[in-house]
Amino acid sequence: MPEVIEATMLASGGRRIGIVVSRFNSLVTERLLSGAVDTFRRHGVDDKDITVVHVPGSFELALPARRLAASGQFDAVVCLGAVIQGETTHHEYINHQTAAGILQASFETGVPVAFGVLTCQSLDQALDRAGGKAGNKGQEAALAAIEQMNLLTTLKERGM
Ligand code: INI
Repeated sequence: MPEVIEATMLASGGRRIGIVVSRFNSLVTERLLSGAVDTFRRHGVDDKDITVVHVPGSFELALPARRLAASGQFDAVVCLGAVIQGETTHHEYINHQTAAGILQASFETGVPVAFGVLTCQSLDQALDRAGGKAGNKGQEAALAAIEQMNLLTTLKERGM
């Protein structure tokens, strides 16, 4: 039988979470934030261990996320935003650089930083993914953060 390493989905016991959320398209991002906070609470994270940082737009998510991750004060960080396609290619630059910056924040610090940024063609598509018929990507990002932080803890305990 192969050795299988799998994380639990419990986040109790003083786990600390940083959430960076964009104000741009706040109708959508506030719903992503609710989904994420609700998920952390239901998995055992105490409100006092959740810090929410607001930024102007998705392009601004990565830098504070990196600061939180590097501070040693958080076990995981979640970035939440909603980029909605306009008439130009502006969104493409935001999407690619935001995703790259968030991944870089994670790689540079060793702290999981989840990508909860919607990249949609319309407001309707975004609302569908922020608690509508396609679920809530804030909730999904929170679940990914929990799994990654627990996985990394297990790997560390095993010297990996
Ligand atoms: N920021 C978003 O989060 N979503 C968008 O849809 C968006 N559009 O379409 O422009 C957006 N732009 C702002 C951007 O994130 C920065 O805040 C801005 O460029 C200043 O750096």
